Amino acid sequence: MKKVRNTALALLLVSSHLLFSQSIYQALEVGNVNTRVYADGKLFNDFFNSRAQFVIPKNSETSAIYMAGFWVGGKIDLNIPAQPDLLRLSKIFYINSDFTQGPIRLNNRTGADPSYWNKTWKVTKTTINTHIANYNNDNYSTPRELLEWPAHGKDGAADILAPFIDLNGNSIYEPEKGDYPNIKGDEAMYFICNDARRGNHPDAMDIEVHGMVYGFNSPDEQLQNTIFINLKFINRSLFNYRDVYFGMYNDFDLGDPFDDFVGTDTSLNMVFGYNGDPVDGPRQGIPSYGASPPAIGMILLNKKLTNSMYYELNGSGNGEPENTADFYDCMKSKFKDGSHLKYGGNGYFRSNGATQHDANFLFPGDPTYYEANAWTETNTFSLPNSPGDRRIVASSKIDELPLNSSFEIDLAYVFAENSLKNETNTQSVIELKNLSKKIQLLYDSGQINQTIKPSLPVINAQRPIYPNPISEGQSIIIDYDDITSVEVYSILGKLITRKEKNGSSIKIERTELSTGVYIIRLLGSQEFNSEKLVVK
Ligand SMILES: [Ca+2]
Ligand SMILES: [Ca+2]
Ligand SMILES: [Ca+2]
Repeated sequence: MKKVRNTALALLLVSSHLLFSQSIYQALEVGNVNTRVYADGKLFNDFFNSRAQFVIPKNSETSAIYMAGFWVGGKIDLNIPAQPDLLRLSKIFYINSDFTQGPIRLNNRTGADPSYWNKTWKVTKTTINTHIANYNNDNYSTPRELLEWPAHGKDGAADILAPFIDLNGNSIYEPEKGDYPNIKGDEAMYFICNDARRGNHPDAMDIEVHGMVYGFNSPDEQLQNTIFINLKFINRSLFNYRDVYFGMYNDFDLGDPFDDFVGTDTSLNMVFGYNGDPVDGPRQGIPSYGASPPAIGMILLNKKLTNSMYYELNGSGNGEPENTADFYDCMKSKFKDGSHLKYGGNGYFRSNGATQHDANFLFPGDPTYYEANAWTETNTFSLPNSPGDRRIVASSKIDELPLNSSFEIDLAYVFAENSLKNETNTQSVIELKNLSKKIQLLYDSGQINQTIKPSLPVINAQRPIYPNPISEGQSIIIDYDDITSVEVYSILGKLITRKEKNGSSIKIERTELSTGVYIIRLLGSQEFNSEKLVVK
């Protein structure tokens, strides 16, 4: 069943179908989630069938999110007093996107050929570890996804695009020499898109977006029920932008899409969706979660959540944003009639329960317990809200975005079940908050966004080297018969130098290396041990 709200939208759906067919997707199945990522940045939907596609548990049919999409907006900084604001903004909104797959050509700021860039790149950690271990073997052939990794632009795009580990430090991606994609997680999907100015989008910022969507095949519930996203926004325009906002538009739909509640947890930088009643569904044609439904949240991991906002699907002054200014205002917690979100009621100033006080966050109270002054879907200071199909936009003020600069956003989508099965709709919110705290801690400890380090053989002492540590005035002589060359690596795995046997030995002078710790790889007809060398 499609979530078609009116005839106009139905027509839009049909007419846009041809457009989407140009944007390809791949399935991302990692941890407990089965979802989709499109080449132009659209997320979590089966747009070909207008169906929610954030399936969790992954072998079920139930989906927790209908779709999500990023927004970015700001004002051109002309530095001329009294000059009216020149607002620029691009967004992914339901089925419509201002972004097209591919990078921006730097010379004329047009989008690169979208048919060439109509790809997503999926790489697993297993593939990379196999590559690290085998790239030097004659009978190893580099997998296609590593060969095709979009490390470098062409046709006037930036030279360096997708991140990679560059073993020899020459800024050239050479998988045949052991270079590999710098992915996060156990499985990652990468895309590149842009909003370069086109006739039908005069408000484009000329921004290039690099996205990585990733997850973990971990037995830990906190990781297997979470999808992470890294987004990099690069200003390829001729302008400096100010008052820049990043927004993430989320249509949380836990199973049945017509009984949502939403909320904000400002201490966790999280917006979340939960079921409006203790039983999700049933609704014909839509798989639902039933009794004791789960909850879903989106955390901003590396930025402060500065605003959260919604709009009414059938509202007037508080209805769907339409023009660029409406979308920008939405990221600042304003409705399209320009009125600010108010604390209480449903947030619209005309609603019952709404106070005079401006609010930057939608339903920031904790729905898991009652507090007289805490605003939630059920504690509106009037009658409780009725559950319905909610969308919630989570925003962060980025401020300045000078030309040629960029900013990065790290996000996590966290799913939590009601493990007590106690037939409430809020137990899963308690569990969501606990899981989200753990995810943030893991992120802060560097365990989430760490990349795969080049691995060198285990250090043992078959062929020790002397002196070690090495001090000023000393040199190392390696004169083992069966060792014909050595490679010196930094502790991060970057090749510093390679030396061949000259006569009967290999010599490394103290003066060749700066103070620090290195890995010496000993090579002959076979690979020997690697030694950790301390240079004093
Ligand atoms: Ca290289
Ligand atoms: Ca539901
Ligand atoms: Ca919804």
